[in-house]
Amino acid sequence: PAALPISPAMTSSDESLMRRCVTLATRALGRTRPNPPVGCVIVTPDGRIVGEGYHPKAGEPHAEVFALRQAGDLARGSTAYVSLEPCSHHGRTPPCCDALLAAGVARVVAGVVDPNPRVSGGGLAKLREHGVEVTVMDDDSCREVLAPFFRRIGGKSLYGSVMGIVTDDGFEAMLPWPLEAMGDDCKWESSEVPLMWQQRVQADAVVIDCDGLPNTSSLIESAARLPASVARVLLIASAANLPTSDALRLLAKDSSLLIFCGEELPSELSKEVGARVLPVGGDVPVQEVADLLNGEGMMSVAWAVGDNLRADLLQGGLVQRLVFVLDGMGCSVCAEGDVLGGWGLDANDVSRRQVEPCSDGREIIHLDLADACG
Ligand code: AOF
Ligand code: ZN
Repeated sequence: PAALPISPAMTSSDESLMRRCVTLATRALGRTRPNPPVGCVIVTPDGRIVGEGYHPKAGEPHAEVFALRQAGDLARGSTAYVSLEPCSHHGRTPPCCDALLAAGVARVVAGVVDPNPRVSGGGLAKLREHGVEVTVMDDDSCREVLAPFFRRIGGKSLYGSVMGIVTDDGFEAMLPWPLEAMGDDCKWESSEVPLMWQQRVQADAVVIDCDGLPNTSSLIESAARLPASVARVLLIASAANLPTSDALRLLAKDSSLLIFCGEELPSELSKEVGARVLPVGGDVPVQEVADLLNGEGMMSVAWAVGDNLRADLLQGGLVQRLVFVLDGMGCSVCAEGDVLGGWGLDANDVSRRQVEPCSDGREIIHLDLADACG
């Protein structure tokens, strides 16, 4: 279908309600593959939120259905905000645009058009045909949360992120924390766990480089706290860097653990801890790891790797998002350039830059690399 017109008639409340949809969508990050994370809010004409929902998992109802269920009869005449165009196809679940029509929704505000060829504007067209007022916001935050899905639909390699802290000693790689670990009193080092940090790092799989990093055991602890649906991958070039069996068992518990190894590992290992062991000759090729994760339907991966593998990832175009805390390096803007320079990048490689202040005065820099949204 032809490109849809983007309505200029947006209000600040449209913006803030779409933010709420994105926040709802992020509750299911790392759990929805191969489906996108999507959030929905139902608002009455007098501005009351009467329903909220998000898509929890492929095979379960879409965000709109949960929000409509909660709204009940109050959905009649309401506005539905959805971070992705409501679907018009019969997939694992029936079309959401039919559910919105049946509920008598008067207006639909969609964050972005669904790039899935089976939808691709068809949901919005059907709503318009039935007299629903439709607005497409073409919203950056929606696009950001949906970037891995957009890349998968576009046939591109999975969305990669690298996160960590830059100190005077170098780069300390980190993994995302699970959202549910973020109670009010949850502390991350000396600062509060920043919300944006969580929301902006997506991972269907996390990869830990056991050869190139000094803090493998704390990374394994973070990985073990992630939802079980997040696959755990270890890269081990030298058998001497194999984590303890207890650590491996912790990682494999209820989840999938994959070990790429450059040397022969004890043959009983995979059975004992429940890991899949894939031998590779010598150094671990990150492209091969990415290809395998792609092949298994993953949309996003967080790489906790040392300097050598990070260089391989950047060179191979396998990183779309860089997130780092600037710590003790003085002027953050100059220091940011230094960090990028050290990684062989410059400002031209960055398509979008966001800065998140930490309560302790440090800053978290979020950088999208040029092809991030696929
Ligand atoms: C929506 N709302 O919350 C999501 C949508 O197999 P199914 O039925 O789950 O359909 C999956 C497709 O539906 C997915 O590829 C994407 O195009 C769309 N996802 N659509 O209206 C949602 N998650
Ligand atoms: Zn749907």
